[in-house]
Amino acid sequence: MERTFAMIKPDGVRRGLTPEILARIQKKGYRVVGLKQMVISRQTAESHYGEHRERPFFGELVEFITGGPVVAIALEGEQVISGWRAMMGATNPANAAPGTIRADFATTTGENVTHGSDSPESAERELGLFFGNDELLS
Ligand code: RTP
Ligand code: MG
Repeated sequence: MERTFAMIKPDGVRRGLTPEILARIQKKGYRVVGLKQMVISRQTAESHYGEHRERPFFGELVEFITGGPVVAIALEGEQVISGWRAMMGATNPANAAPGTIRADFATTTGENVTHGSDSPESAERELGLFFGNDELLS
């Protein structure tokens, strides 16, 4: 059984997509073991997206992700790391397969509605960044 860090980004929350996305997660059969709405601090955002620090879009990405409430979600399930990324679809919604969240709800790479950890190492790091142990179901 794996765990991953999922997030509904500020665009998704602002557009009222939270219930729809949580419904997809529950219908898929993943277990929500942590859930909170929050505004991400600049420090947390820069740490979360640290791997992109040198990329030209980094400043914009941090502005965007700190620009409104997000929903932070800890998910548990069989192969949930790759499975949740498959549900999200490709980073650029134009390349996302039909039926994925990004294909169905987004038009631009910069505002693509959801996040998902990309490896077991990222999942552990990101879950630790966003949730205390007392905020996660055992
Ligand atoms: P995420 O980390 O948000 O789940 O997305 P991802 O793995 O599919 O994509 P990643 O390469 O990690 O990029 C992180 C986020 O940065 C923004 N981005 N903008 N303008 C651009 O070329 C560009 N490239 C990436 C996107 O919001 C992407 O989700
Ligand atoms: Mg990523």
